[in-house]
Amino acid sequence: HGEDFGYDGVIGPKYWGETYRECRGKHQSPININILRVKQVALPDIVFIGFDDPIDDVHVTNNGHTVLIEVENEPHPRVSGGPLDGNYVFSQMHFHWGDNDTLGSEDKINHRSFPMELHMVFYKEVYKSVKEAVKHPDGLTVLAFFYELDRHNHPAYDDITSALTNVTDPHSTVVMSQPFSFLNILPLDLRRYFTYKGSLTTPPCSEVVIWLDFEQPVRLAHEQIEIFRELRSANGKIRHNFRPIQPIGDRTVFYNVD
Ligand code: 1SD
Ligand code: ZN
Repeated sequence: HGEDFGYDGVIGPKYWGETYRECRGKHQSPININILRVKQVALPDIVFIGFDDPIDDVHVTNNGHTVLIEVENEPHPRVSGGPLDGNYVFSQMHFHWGDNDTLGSEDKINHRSFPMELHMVFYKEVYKSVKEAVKHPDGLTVLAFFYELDRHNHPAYDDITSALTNVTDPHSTVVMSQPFSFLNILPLDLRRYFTYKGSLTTPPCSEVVIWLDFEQPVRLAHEQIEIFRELRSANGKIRHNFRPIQPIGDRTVFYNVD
């Protein structure tokens, strides 16, 4: 049998709204961020907790739509501050990419696409779980990071890509061979970011996400991104898994420059 949603043909993004009515909402993600229209703000510092500790028992799963990185042991990393009210607890991270290096990111900046985008998904601690959090407009925050090409390999990503070669088939999982630290895979500058209210970029497209898009991309080698393109869904290779941009509507994007 096939997947419940996909990125092409009759299960592609154009048709998600027929099965999942929230995908037709007015505050959907992703969006294009027009740098001339953003509102500059100086928000409180973001507080990253547990991002620099090496974490054991990190699971890497091909779920047929993307690759998910999950943490087994408590306590999970947390984030607070910036535009956030309260603490948000790490749930999982995953990636979106394209057929080639000219596209793949979900949000765009001035209509520029990046070859890949990382989403670190957190749920608001007071809601106790993602399942409960998605019932509330402030339930989730996703930290989004763009990638750009570098001539050199990013060594912290070699652990991820070697795990990927063991999960090319959908619904397979491996445990990462090395302890994994979040900070190692992020860009240096975590102070400049865009933030807006939007949705999950996959069905059911719930409008429950405070998006934080960091401005500085992470630099990866083309060969490292290629390994993501080898992952398979039930219908063949996951050649792309980004949703097209959605109307911004009445929303404002804030740009933190502090
Ligand atoms: O695509 C993910 C989806 O897999 C799931 O993680 C969901 C959160 O439960 O978030 C979306 S996304 O909006 O982070 N792309
Ligand atoms: Zn995502």
